[in-house]
Amino acid sequence: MAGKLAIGSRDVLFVVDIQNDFCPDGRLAVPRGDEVVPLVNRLAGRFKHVALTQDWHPAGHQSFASSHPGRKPYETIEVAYGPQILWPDHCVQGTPGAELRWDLQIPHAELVLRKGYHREIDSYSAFYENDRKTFTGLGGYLRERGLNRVFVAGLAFDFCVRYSAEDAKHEGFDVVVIEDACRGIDINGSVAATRRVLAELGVGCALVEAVG
Ligand code: VGL
Ligand code: ZN
Repeated sequence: MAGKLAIGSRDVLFVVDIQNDFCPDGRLAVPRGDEVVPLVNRLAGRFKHVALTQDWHPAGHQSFASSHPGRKPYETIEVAYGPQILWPDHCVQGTPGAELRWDLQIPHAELVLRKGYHREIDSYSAFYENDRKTFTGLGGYLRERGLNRVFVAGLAFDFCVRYSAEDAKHEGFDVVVIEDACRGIDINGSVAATRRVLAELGVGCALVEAVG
């Protein structure tokens, strides 16, 4: 790779959903999810602006298989806004599984954005919930702060990282996904689909060592 991507004062790093439930032994463990933590800690030190996201569901959330008698995790159902994958219960507000990973060390992070708190709407993206109509407020936050380029790392590559990167692009920001600082769940080819969609949208891809 030629040269480094220089980080400036209008860049922001999004650290997506690095929470206990998405790490090994968690309730929706992303394979090797914990491996990204040291990389993300190192990467974050090169950014002036860092925002963390936290998946934050009420008990009985519609995306939980346990809320639908007879359904199992990873099945898909139709809800008001279209298809919804059912998940094991995870990131329930106030539980240890919803806490940020203990070894995540980014004291200078400026924002912790919680999402997925509406019982009837899942939210993979940090910008819009899965109904594509309910906003989280993040687009306005970035614009008011004059931040115009978004770097994305974290969990899971093929869900919350993917949709956050896509929507950042739709909102008019430049976007770079730090691929080695992400891990995926990979359901029915979702990792390959993510790579395809991000490339089509013109979302950049970089490795930790090429940034900063
Ligand atoms: C996520 C599935 C359900 C994620 C969150 O953070 O990628 N995936 N909730
Ligand atoms: Zn969730």
